[in-house]
Amino acid sequence: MKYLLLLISIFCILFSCSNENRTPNISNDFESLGHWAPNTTQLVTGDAHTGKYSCMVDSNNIYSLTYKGTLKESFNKAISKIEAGVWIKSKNANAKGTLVITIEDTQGVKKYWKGFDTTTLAGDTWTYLHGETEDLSNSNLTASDQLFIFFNNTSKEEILIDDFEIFFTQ
Ligand SMILES: [Ca+2]
Repeated sequence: MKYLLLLISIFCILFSCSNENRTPNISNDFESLGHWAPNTTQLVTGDAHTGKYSCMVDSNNIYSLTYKGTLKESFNKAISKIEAGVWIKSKNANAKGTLVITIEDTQGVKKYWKGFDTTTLAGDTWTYLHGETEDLSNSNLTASDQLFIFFNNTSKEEILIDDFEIFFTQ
């Protein structure tokens, strides 16, 4: 029994619990923009997690390029959970920020907000920041509500982000 539980745990770590084995419903590697707010001055070259471009957030642009779409065009099914992930990197030890998932009604009134803070970023390593909502089944969300997902640089230090991923659970 003990070995069975161990095997299940290993399987979970290797497969089910890893985003790398799931296909996101929405993603952006910043090589093209699609539904993401088009502030192209934030696209930089020279250091990217994948491809040629990443998105820079600093004291001039504290918000990253932002995913914006109605819940209908984003998933088109009832949503119980939203997960978001992004790869981030900064060489400054004081750099920090928050990955934000927020939902507004058609009048711009906030119905939901949740932020996920970075841990230490300093160095040359890309770090994956991931967050997920609690159960949204009883949040009175409607198909016309607007979903926004972005990274907020709360430190004003230069941070690069790349490869946004968004997952929806029905
Ligand atoms: Ca890229």
